[in-house]
Amino acid sequence: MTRNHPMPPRAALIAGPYSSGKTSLLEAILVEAGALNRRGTVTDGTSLGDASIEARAHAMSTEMNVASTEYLEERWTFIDVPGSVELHQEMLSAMNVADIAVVVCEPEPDKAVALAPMLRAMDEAGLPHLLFINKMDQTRASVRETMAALQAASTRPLVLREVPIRDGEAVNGHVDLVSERAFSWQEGQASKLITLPETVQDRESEARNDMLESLADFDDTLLEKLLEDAIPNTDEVYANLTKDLAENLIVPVFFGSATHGNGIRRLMKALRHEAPSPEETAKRLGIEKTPDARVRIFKTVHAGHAGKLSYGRVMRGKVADGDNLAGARPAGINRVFGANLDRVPVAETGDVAGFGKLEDAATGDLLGPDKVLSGAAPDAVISPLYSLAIRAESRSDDVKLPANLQKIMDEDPSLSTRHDDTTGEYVLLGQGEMHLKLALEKLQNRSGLGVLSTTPKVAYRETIRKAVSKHARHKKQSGGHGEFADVHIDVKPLGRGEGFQFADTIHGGAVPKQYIPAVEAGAREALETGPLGFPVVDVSVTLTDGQFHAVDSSEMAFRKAGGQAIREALPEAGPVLLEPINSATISIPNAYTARIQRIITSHRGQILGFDAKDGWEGWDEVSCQLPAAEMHMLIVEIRSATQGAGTFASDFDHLQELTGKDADKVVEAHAQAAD
Ligand SMILES: Nc1nc2c(ncn2[C@@H]2O[C@H](COP(=O)(O)OP(=O)(O)OP(=O)(O)O)[C@@H](O)[C@H]2O)c(=O)[nH]1
Ligand SMILES: [Mg+2]
Repeated sequence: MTRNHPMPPRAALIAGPYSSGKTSLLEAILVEAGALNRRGTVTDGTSLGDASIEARAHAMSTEMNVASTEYLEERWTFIDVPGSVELHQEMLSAMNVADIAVVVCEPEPDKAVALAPMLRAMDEAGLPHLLFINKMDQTRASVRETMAALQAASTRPLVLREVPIRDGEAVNGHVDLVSERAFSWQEGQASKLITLPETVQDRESEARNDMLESLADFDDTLLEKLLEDAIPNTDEVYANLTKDLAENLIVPVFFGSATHGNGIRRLMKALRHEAPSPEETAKRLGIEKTPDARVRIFKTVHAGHAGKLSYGRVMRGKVADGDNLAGARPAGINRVFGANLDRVPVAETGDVAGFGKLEDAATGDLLGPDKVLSGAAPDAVISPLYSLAIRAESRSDDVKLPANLQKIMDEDPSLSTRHDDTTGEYVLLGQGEMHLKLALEKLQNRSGLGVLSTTPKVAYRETIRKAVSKHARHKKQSGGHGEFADVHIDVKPLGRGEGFQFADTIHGGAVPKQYIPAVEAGAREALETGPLGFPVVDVSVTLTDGQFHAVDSSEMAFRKAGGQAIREALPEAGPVLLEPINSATISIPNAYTARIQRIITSHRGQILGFDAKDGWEGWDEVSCQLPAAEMHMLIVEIRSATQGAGTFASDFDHLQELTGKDADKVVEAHAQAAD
């Protein structure tokens, strides 16, 4: 289909599972576009993307790579995001601005399940996407097998757009199913047009039929033609492909090899002809047409002495040098090409630019000239699944942690910190071991702050099992004023979750009214640390009797007496440890349900049931209860059991008695840590 050119600048997201070849594909695309002279590689650290210290150190993408370029006189920005599930936030942020996504995957049916969560996210956002099956240079699997596995991961029908030409098992070319032209792949060069080999003719016409039938599902005219055995013309097929993609009805599938530069031109032509315009994207995202500029921020970086840099896409209008954004004049509008920034006078609708020093803008914000119009949608930030207690290597640096971590968190909304009042720890929360490790490395590389991390403490409590009555007298004769207070108290266990209750049954002023609250205060203080070392909960304390002295009694004396009575009563009241139990819902492809159930039981968990996950064909949700103490590594175990696809959500549910060896261990460890 021909469009009304010129097409405004477009933005394509390059997403996909870990190590599928996204950054290599970005490199190949930039070479194809003429923006790079030679193809660098991820393996020897010469690619445009992954230039950060952390990315090079781990030979993986640790944050998004952004590159704007021209291709056949049209402007494009490619946003390549990390594949690691722990770094999913980068993809979600970039999804907020992209016109289309290229989902890069491997030709291995076993790995297809890892695509399901990201394809879901795209479907839910209505983001048009296509698949690029990469690494075709080293596969033995048939495209048909791979397609079947991939289809299981997608709610939208996959439409294969080309079929492979093979020399033995190796793929060395493709046939385009729309134009029906055959190409032989050349190492590092454009593919060569060849005559359609006889060996693929049957496969070609079968695949072409499948493609047309998929399209006919959404177009009655095409359906009629197919029923009459008429051959639809090429323009009509392209028009259908473009429309169905824009409406996210179908997912076109291409293949090739990023590191060999194969299939790249075909992919780029599809993007050029079929990717929606920024106008269509703004509409899809509900960003209304206005005379003013609308810019969505999708990445924030604190770029050393250059200061804060906000990557934004102009969704409506334009921003010229000197214009305001969110009430401030950006310190420069920059075209982004990997780590290189180029000052430009203006960013037009569709352009991506790095805006300097927009102090009020955060990732996810939609900016107008005068103010931030809206922040990130609540579901645009993923909730934490893993945490570590952290402190600076040198205690005196502890105060520097929050401000320096804040900058890292600005760059990554899926990181958060919190101060745990019950354990007294400073906790860093995120998506997994690697995620937090990278965050701490970044902190070290940027600010020189070394951090020690430990498994966060569990907020254990204790309670009592027996009622006890206690008499305590506080008496002190020291010089002038003495201290005197005498109390009788009853301590009784309460039901789980009832907390602390205090009452008195004092008659005839045995303890004067004004001293009763002091007894309660003393009791509360004493309950902060019980005989096992933890806060005592679910007890009632009743002041039943007492004595006072007209001169020597005071609030302080009664507080002390109240505390003493409790401290003496608790060890006799059958103290017992309480551990927090969380309720959790674990989502997994149902092939792994049994394995997940075993993981739950191995962690003293209780399975409450499992069911098909609503709207997720082939997925289950297992609901269970698990001790908080067993959940630290849960996400790691779930992922390793499910090809990285599984996840969970959990919340505190209740406190439960813990006895026997497990309890002894907790008490011992706690006592040791307190020494
Ligand atoms: N044989 C072959 N290897 C490839 C191809 N594309 C990428 N690779 C290799 O796959 C590995 C990962 O490539 P990357 O481009 O870093 O993959 P990625 O998807 O960006 O990885 P993350 O961003 O870390 O998820 C590297 O060793 C590449 O050399 C390909 O087409 N064929
Ligand atoms: Mg990468």
